[in-house]
Amino acid sequence: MGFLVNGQWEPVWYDTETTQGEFKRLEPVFRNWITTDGQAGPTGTAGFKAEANRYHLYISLACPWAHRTMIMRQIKGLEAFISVSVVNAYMNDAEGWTFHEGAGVVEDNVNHKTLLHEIYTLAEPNFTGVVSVPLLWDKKLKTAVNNESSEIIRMLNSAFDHLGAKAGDYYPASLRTEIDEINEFVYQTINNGVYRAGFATKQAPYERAVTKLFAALDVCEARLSKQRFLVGNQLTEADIRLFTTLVRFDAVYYGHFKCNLKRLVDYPNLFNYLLDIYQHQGIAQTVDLEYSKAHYYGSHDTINPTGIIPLGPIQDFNQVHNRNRFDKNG
Ligand SMILES: N[C@@H](CCC(=O)N[C@@H](CS)C(=O)NCC(=O)O)C(=O)O
Repeated sequence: MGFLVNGQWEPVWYDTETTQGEFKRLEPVFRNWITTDGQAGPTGTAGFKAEANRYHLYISLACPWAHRTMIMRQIKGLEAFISVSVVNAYMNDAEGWTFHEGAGVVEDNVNHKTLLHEIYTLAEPNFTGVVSVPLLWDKKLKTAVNNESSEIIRMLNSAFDHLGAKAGDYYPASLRTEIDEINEFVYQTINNGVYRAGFATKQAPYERAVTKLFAALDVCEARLSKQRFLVGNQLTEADIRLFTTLVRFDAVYYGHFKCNLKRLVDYPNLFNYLLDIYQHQGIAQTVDLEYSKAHYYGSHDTINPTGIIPLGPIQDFNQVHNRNRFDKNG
């Protein structure tokens, strides 16, 4: 990992830890919104109008936050509107995310850089902060739009509808309060919970994170025994956000991040829910668990110094599931 300080790359494990050994996530900084008419969104400045072929996403196939944006791009049919670059699976201390040749890499055909931090400094020469994916880039103004996935998926959900995006509202007005509540719960305990467990450097914060994580999985398991999706009776962004952690759970978080009270496959409803979403049109092709394992097991020297990538687990996400049974009664 690394950190930009006044535009200079510091090849260090940046300060995500307090003295208590607890993982702290740093705030993203680019917070502009693509909107239908180019007006400013809830945060940031105006000037980012939805237009065909104007925007670009920098992602990693391993990253659950970037994965949200790839799913939304896919299910909204935005491939022609938003191009994509994929970083190398390995994030090394000396360079951070790179576009060096490797499995899954799609080089930077927009800014022609080899390191992601060079793109951050194109947008902001004195940029200070964490250099993360996803990063949404404006090819026209040659600057960063946004690097907060929860906001990027909201833009993709609706800003391109008038230009021919696929139908589907994954953040419908009538369900927003409930979606927001579930998102907050899932973020604190599950999405970020696995990181809090995995990046803890002391026993107590690790145990706290794992205990909360599995209590939250139990809550979701109970909820999903009664309904097909987390909120209402349709796929929403809440499901997409939970899915990107669940799909990595047994392959990565169970072992590498020591989230091993149970495997996901041990939860009948959660596992079936995972299969249901995985088999939703277009989603399977956004999942790359070999790349994901290579990233996590290969990049975190402090957690896995040998860098050995486990062969297993053997999983089949194409197997038959029974979630359609909820369609009759919501
Ligand atoms: N809040 C961000 C978090 C993104 C994030 O943490 N991405 C990780 C990859 S999973 C990253 O790029 N980290 C860079 C680093 O740790 O140096 C979002 O949701 O978009």
